[in-house]
Amino acid sequence: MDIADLRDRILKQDRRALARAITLVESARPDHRAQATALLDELSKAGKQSLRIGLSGTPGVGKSTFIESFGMMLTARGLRVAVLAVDPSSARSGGSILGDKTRMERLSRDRNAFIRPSPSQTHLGGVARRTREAVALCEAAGFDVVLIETVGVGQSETVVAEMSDLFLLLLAPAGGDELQGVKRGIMEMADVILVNKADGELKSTAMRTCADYSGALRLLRKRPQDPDGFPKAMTVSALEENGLSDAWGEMTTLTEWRKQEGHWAYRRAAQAQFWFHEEVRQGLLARLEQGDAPQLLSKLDAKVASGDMTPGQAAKEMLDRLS
Ligand SMILES: Nc1nc2c(ncn2[C@@H]2O[C@H](COP(=O)(O)OP(=O)(O)OP(=O)(O)O)[C@@H](O)[C@H]2O)c(=O)[nH]1
Ligand SMILES: [Mg+2]
Repeated sequence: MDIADLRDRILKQDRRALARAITLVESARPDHRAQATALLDELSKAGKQSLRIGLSGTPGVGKSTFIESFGMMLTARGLRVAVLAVDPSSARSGGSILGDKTRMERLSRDRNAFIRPSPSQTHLGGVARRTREAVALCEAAGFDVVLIETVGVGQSETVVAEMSDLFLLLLAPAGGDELQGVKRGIMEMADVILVNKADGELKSTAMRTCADYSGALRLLRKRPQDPDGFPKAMTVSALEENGLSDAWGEMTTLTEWRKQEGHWAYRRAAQAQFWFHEEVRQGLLARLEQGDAPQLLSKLDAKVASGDMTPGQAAKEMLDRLS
């Protein structure tokens, strides 16, 4: 593959080149990995930045519907929008973004939108790297907004938050006692909580739920990256396309403030460091499966089990061999 050519085409916003490059970063083949790394390195020199928006919500809350209407609203304003997903398990059999491409019918036909299904994967670490690299490719291809969706299984919210500039939590209208069902850690990650389905019979419940979450957000510890009034809860209807431009207005206000105050750059730098450490960790773990490491491990395993070696001694010998 001609990496320089691929780079040039991506920088010229060629969608097919972008799709090919994403396939390249998804590949597990060592030669592909080397090419992907070289390509990403080249593209990072262009220094383009999108607004990366992470979006999480339980199955059925309306993520796909929201992405479709929100995405259409953004493209109508002349913005280019890419949609990616972190989908660490097969937990959402019916709800994969691949099936969603048909549900996001209007958006997937929009020339200013790019929707990429998540590769099916069991290993969150692998999905995280691929998605993060796909985000970087979309940025280089000049997308103004990159939406990263996750259904929030296990640690996937944290993964998405670590690659986003803004984190949205989509919630359903619910009785007050269900408020506790949202884990505190996830609430703490949110910049904007959107209570969806604020329409028809659900409207008044949605408004009550929104008030409950506004109250809950005020009780959280103040974060340095927030101006007054953030994080905030709002109601939307993805179906009736209500509240979407208000939500976008709040997102831009927050983003501009963060850029001005240096929080944006600081967070991007911290995220780069986080992923650097993560890659090192993953690389070290991979070494345990390479060369004669597995044999040595099982040899030492036997010695630990028989009491010939302490766990500490055995670990030291193993680590010495790996370095
Ligand atoms: N009344 C109402 N229904 C909505 C709204 N948004 C989504 N829905 C409905 O909720 C159901 C689930 O919507 P999806 O967009 O598929 O939800 P999802 O979060 O993508 O679900 P998964 O992909 O399974 O995780 C569908 O029947 C939608 O029509 C809304 O704003 N109002
Ligand atoms: Mg969906």
